[in-house]
Amino acid sequence: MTLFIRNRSGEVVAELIPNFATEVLGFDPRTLIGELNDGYPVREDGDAIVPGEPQWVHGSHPNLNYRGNQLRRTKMWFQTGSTKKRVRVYSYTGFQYGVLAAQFDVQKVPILEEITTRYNEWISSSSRNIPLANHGIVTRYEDGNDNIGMHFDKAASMDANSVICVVKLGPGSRRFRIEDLEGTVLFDRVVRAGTAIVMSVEQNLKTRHGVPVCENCREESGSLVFRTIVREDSVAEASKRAAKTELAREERKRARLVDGK
Ligand SMILES: O=C(O)CCC(=O)C(=O)O
Repeated sequence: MTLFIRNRSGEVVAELIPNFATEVLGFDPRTLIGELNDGYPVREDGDAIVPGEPQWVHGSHPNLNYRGNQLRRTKMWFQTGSTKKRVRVYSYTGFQYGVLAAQFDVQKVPILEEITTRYNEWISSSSRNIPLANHGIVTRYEDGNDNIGMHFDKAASMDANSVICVVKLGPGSRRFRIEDLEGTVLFDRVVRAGTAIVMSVEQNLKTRHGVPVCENCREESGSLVFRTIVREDSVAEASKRAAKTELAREERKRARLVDGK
């Protein structure tokens, strides 16, 4: 049964739908990350991202670093449609153009394509009157040290009438926390793999959400997040911007060496 998460004024800020992966999307949420681990490479610090090919990018990769720090998670990005000429740009906090090269056409990963089709059938059949998802991110938390801090999703690149749907993946289960902007906790529970947390872009902006560190969590877990992205860049433009960032990074590195830091 859907659980409505409300703020202090009683307004709904998110919906939690149990068993969404199995009952609506038709996949086993405990095994998807394992299948993607087995099928696709992980790009770590020092590895080249192969443009447009399905791959994981580890938090140690410079293109996924946040202000020079390693992110404690590993990610995959996909979109509906070809990435040869144009890419959809979801610009989250800390986004770097260099990581866009890792985004692939969902057709290249049949299991993700099937899931995305079913998700969009669900969107079409619901009375919500919202646009279809055209972008997805798979996040993997290797153990309880991997996490995502409290944040809201940046709205600028998303369709203002769309929803963000976080489908939790296992085998492990982790806490999911939602707070209002003053820090009052509205929801903080361990959420089982397969559960969906759905919020409109507007509800997302009134709250923050995150997956806290869990000292005793040993199992892998993660999420598959669907969004509707309206911003698109040409691959040529995105590559130019990525090259500029790379050059600046190299210059900072050289300057540190000269300073002996
Ligand atoms: O992994 C999760 O449960 C949340 C992911 C998330 O918040 C995000 O990708 O913005």
